[in-house]
Amino acid sequence: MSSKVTKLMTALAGVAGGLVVFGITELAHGVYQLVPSVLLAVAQRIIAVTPGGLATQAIEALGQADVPFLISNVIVVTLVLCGLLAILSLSRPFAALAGVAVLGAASLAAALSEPFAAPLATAVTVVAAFGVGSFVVRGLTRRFVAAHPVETAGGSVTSTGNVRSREAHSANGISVNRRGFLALSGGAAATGLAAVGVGRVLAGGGAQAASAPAKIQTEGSSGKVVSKTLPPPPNGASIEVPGMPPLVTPADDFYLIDAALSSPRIDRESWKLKVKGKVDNPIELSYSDLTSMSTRESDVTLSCVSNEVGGGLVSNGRWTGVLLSDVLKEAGVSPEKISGASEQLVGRSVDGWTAGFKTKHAFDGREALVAFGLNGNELPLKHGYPVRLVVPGLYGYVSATKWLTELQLTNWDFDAYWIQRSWDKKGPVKTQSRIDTLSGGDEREAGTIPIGGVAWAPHRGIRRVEISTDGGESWNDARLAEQLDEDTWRQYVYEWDASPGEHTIKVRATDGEGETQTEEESPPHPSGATGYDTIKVTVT
Ligand SMILES: Nc1nc2c(c(=O)[nH]1)N[C@H]1C(S)=C(S)[C@@H](COP(=O)(O)O)O[C@H]1N2
Ligand SMILES: [Mo]
Repeated sequence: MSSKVTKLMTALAGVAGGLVVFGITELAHGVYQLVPSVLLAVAQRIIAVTPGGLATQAIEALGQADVPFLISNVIVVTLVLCGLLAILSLSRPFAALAGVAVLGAASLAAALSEPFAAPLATAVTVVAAFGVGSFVVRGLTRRFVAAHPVETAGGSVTSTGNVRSREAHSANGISVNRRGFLALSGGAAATGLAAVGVGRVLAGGGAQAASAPAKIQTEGSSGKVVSKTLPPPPNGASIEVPGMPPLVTPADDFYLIDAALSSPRIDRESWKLKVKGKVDNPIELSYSDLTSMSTRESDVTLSCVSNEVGGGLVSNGRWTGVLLSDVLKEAGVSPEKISGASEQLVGRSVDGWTAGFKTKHAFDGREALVAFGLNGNELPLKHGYPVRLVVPGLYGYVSATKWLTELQLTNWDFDAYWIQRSWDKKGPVKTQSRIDTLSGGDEREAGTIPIGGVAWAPHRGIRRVEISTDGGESWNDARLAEQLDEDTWRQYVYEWDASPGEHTIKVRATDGEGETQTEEESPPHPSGATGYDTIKVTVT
């Protein structure tokens, strides 16, 4: 038996051991969510230390695949390390053990950096996982190496264990041949993988359970009522055409953008909102302090700066919350008092994510909310439970802090999370419009074809939407639905009398200030995509 084969087999045992470690940690996370997924925690740390420019490049190159790409790399690199450590253990068992300890410590550090981690349970899980993993590798290699001793560089015969253990298992006759070894390693690897699978399913189920949110109490034991509720949206605000998105996006369909790979889990009873920095009267509000203030509902369309023209990273919600200005007033902030030292309002999430915008926006008439409800229910876990910010007219990355725990007034020099990663500092939402009822490549029969969709320019409102069916040569006014609110998107439809042929359809919107969206095409980075949503359809 060549030592090459032995090394390969040993490496396989190492990989199997690595999968056992993943299995145990993911399973523990599935069963008890306050033990973080080590895999996601490590990936999260890598994101945190990746320089902003590089992160932005990776996101641009990989798009939605960026996170899966990162996670598969973490898995591959970890398993390769496990294989190498197993080989090292043949000649230098203590060095290998030290290597395992370093891997384990790094995993534990990453896991403990998740804001929701329960420290003791997490430590026990990670230590146990690496312990069992090493034990499995050792057991496997001992069995194999006992049958096939490996020549080391020094010429001496060695095994993973010391001499005594070799004697012991030789005596027990537990050494195995290659096939038996492969079966054992395969079994260990499969068990690890199965545990990962079960853990992921359990974690997903748990997150879902937690994100099936309860109705907001409108009158509870505290006698709490939402001070200002909204009537249902008027019928005239919706246009019934197949393919039109619902006026109010159901929470399950609301677009989702997170720097966090797993949503922080927050206990509402111990949650606090601090208002600090350049304020006269720093305060700390509990959840019940917040919800006993004057609350209201507000319709606001939220959009992501990363949205491509025609893309889906925009949704419309009916939010419940307290006016941000009311919360700031409690801390002694008023518009007259805003100075250079307090001109930026930074929202900080429990996981350290930040977003900042001009403090004056809290007082300039837009209904910026410290929100705790979406569409009549508590915020879903993924959308910031228990409390987030919603600021009409600003992209999410500068304003819409989820899992909010701090409002800090500071100067404009502070750069929040995505600003450090080379996105524009201000982030006003650009006027945009989208064709929803037709997609590029569609074939339709000649006749009347409704071209419909949504246009948005939150806090300015939409005054006009036009459709071109000849690639921008000529434009026709679309019929507008009633504007639900200046802060929301507005539906439109144009009844197109379509004749056979190839047609290039475009849409453009004009905001409430009379400004038409620019035709010039620019990518999302650094301040939001521009250009007209354009599709080609064939009419037969
Ligand atoms: N804590 C935290 N808040 C966050 C983010 C985040 O990654 N972490 N993403 C922001 C971005 S970029 C956007 S566009 C919106 C998206 O909100 P949604 O996921 O509820 O749609 O949340 C913002 N708030
Ligand atoms: Mo975003």
